[in-house]
Amino acid sequence: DKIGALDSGLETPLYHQLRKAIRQAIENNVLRADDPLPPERDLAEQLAVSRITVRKALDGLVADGLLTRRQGAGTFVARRVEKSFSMLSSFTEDMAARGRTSHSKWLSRSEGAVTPDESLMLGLSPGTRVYRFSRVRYADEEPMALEQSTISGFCLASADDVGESLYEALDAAGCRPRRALQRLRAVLFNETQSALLGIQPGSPGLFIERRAFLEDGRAVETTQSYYRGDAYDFVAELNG
Ligand code: 16G
Repeated sequence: DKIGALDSGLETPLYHQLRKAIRQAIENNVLRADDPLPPERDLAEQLAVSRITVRKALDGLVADGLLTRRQGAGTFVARRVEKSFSMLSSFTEDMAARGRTSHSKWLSRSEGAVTPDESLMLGLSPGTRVYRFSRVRYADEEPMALEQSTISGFCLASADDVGESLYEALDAAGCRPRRALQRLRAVLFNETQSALLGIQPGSPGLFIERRAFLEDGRAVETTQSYYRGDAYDFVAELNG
């Protein structure tokens, strides 16, 4: 009853009407972040439409980032995080600012000689030592992003110097980035990525590549991040 009635007499397809009705319920705060939607079968029965209609409408809203599917749990109104696109902050800091806890699931951490790609990104000469960190980032218990970082060797003494927060370790080592370049691109998550993030394969995401530098211009970090498209708004203040 939180979703407006549909009218099969109209020319607009029913799934379109349903998509609009749910969107309105979210925009008017009748449905709120994290609210569960009834199972598709119940919704179809309630609205006297087919399950295919419901499925099509929900698929569209998931693609729009308004709904999110959690494996085994159902469909929920997406809880979006606003992240500044103009502040050089860390994931841990971003989450703390929102009163959420953060942790990582480590996929790998290693040390080795810089690859040609990394040496281009970091401006390091061949043979230089770097540290690599790969992890799934969580807000509370919810997986939010995948991140793969390469850190210039001169910043750390060992890969084990990094605990929960990379930037905290860099800060402690006097290597906190002060300037960064970021590139952002839309992606669709593949099977492996979606499994790690607990979302449907093919879900939309944001690929963000950061290159960060010290005050003196030396490169500290290159990180490839994959943020969930259904969970993030990137916000920047623009001055003309
Ligand atoms: C953010 C940064 C990433 C950085 C990480 C450090 C973006 C797009 N990326 O996720 O480059 O390595 O924070 O976070 O914002 P940490 O200090 O919590 O490990």
